[in-house]
Amino acid sequence: MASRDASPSIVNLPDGSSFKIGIVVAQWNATITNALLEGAKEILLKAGVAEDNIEVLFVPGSFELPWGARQIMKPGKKDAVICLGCIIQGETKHDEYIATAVASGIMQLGLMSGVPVIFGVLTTNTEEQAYDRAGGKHGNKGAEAAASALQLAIIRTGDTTTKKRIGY
Ligand code: DLZ
Repeated sequence: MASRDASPSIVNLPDGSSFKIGIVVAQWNATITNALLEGAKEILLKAGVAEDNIEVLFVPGSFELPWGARQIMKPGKKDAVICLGCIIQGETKHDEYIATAVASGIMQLGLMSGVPVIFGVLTTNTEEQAYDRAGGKHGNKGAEAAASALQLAIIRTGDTTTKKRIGY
């Protein structure tokens, strides 16, 4: 169950000035995923990631996020990749198949590549619940995904002694 301390702090951000971050964004439910993208970018910029070091790739739907993440890793070194999507329950079980495949694909890619790949995908029952989590009453999950990406990027450098690190 969610609690006040359930998500990474987006207040005490680490120094991200040396990082290159990829963001892959699904275009299904684009109003929501664009809001997640804005939330993620805001946090990265706040942490000092240079705008030129944030690469954004749009893919058709959430199902394509793992493939997009693999593509965006290729051209150059990325310290982390953030996947943003919004899967809303419909009349069929389509949403379940997509969500399961995406979660599994993202996990596999992260483990195989060693590059942190973040699951910033909303899986909601309604559109309202999605808006609540894309800058509404439950915050912006894109921003939280960016904070997680920074935390893992810091761990990957081995410099866990940094004073300005994310707290839980
Ligand atoms: C087909 C589909 C459906 C029904 N619902 C969603 C959704 O809620 N969120 C989302 O990101 N994508 C959806 N898609 C599209 C699939 O993710 C994928 O793009 C297509 O099946 C093509 O592979």
